[in-house]
Amino acid sequence: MTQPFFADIAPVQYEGPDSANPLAYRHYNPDEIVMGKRMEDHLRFAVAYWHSFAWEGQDPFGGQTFVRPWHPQDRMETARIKADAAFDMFDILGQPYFCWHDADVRPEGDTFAESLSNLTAIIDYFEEKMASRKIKLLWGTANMFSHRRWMAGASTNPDPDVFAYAAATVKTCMDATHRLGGENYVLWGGREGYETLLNTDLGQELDHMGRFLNMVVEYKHKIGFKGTILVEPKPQEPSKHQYDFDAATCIGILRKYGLEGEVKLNLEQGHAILAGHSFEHEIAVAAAEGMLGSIDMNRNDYQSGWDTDQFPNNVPEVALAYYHILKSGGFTTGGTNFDAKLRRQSLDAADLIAAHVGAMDICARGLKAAAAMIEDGGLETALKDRYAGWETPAARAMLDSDFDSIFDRVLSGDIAPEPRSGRQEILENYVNRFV
Ligand code: XUL
Ligand code: CO
Repeated sequence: MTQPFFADIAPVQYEGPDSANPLAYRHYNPDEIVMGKRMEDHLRFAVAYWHSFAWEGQDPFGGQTFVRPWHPQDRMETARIKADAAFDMFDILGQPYFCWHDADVRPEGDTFAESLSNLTAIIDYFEEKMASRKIKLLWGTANMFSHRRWMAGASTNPDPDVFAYAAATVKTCMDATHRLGGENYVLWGGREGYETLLNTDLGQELDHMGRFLNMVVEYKHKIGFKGTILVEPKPQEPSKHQYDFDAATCIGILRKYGLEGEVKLNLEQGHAILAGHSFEHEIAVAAAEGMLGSIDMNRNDYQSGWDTDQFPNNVPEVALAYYHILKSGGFTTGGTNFDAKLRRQSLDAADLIAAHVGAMDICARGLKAAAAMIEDGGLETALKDRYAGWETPAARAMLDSDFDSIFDRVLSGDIAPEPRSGRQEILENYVNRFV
């Protein structure tokens, strides 16, 4: 350990399902083979720097509750202590990846140039630390929603100088991600939306966002970044309405601006719920379009309706998410990022470790349940059976015909539509055998 913060905590080991040790993995066994692949390589866990190290416990009604050795966070000296503690935690958890925003890792400077030089110094520091470890960068991103300059958006800001600041910021974050060998670059548009339509030219803002995303892709190719560009949908919060509302909306926007072959989606459980969907809905929509990139795993409090970013703790929900991920072939450059934070009363270093250990175990159980369902094949068989009618030559030919010929066939009485059970309860019972 380089810092005293985690000093009393030993590296977390897999001890099996019967272990009573709260800081042991009971299900996450990185080397265990699931559907022919190591569990670690399926799940590709990442720790989110912002929730675990930058967030200080504030909520809308109260300020900081956490007291950490890296506070206050407005200086380079504490940014280095924060990095030390972060890498200590990575050593303890042994997860393969982490993710950051620029604003999580470096203090804001008085000028753009000073912020950049702070970022560069921390990326140097990360590079040194990564050289002697197996930890890798799943993705980097720019925080273009916290500072007051972003209050009316970044690429969709009515002020072209803010658009320029956003472009320069993303360039520096893509450079840093590329330098660290990041496997993806994420854009979540927290304030790319509006507070009121009374002051918003929605069409113009969308065109600016489309051009901005094209610049991101152009720059990716210019610097030879081989990772995937990911857009992260969310319907609202902090903005009243966000343009990247949900997977389907993002896909429409990406197609409109000619980016469907270049950009994929980073889907978050809590954002799916905010949009009125299930997580597996969002995953299935993206997978159907070949745009499933990565996931932010967390959960919301289903009573409050806010994006509470809690650690996942529901195996059946997680299992259905991984079922759709495995069905679509699993992650390539993507992974499972814990975009999740402690509750503000969970003050201790042990709370932070336990939160991740529990979340990794829940995901491991979900993955194993999903793999068992795939290997058993029950859902796939039921699906094939339900759509079997479309396997006949007549049904297939109909899709290449037109309304008039279909009408003639229907009028001649040559069809026999018969309602059939959707078997929902039987299928739900089936899933419950595995979770
Ligand atoms: C906010 C959110 C972000 C993105 C990255 O709701 O999910 O942390 O994941 O900017
Ligand atoms: Co997220």
